[in-house]
Amino acid sequence: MRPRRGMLDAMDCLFCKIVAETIPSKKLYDDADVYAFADIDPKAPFHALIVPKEHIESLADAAANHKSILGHMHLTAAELARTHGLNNGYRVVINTGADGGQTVSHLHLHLMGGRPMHWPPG
Ligand code: DGP
Repeated sequence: MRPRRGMLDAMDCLFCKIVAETIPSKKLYDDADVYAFADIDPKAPFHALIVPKEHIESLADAAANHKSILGHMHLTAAELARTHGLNNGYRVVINTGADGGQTVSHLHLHLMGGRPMHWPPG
């Protein structure tokens, strides 16, 4: 059977390989639908990436059937913030597309904390 386009994208995807644990990462959370790990190039003392296990390229590619996973990703961020003591606040960011600064084509939510954040971001 020839793989479908979506399957080919997933086979070639860095974050799908991290989710599958064929590429190592510092795992912070894992359940049936979501995986979280430490960013390799942290922009804050605590910087996690929260990704859906399903390969969704970006927020722009999310559809109505992804409502639940999008909520789940955000609630996972809040839970990680609690368990990592980000009691003074934190920031969640979803870079989307070229102008949004997205460099990895698998939807991911950045959770950053441990220092005051500035606004607006660059
Ligand atoms: P973005 O620019 O929003 O697409 O964020 C991609 C993030 O992914 C960036 O902050 C660095 C991180 N990253 C890239 N490659 C790896 C990797 O191999 N391992 C880990 N842990 N993080 C990575």
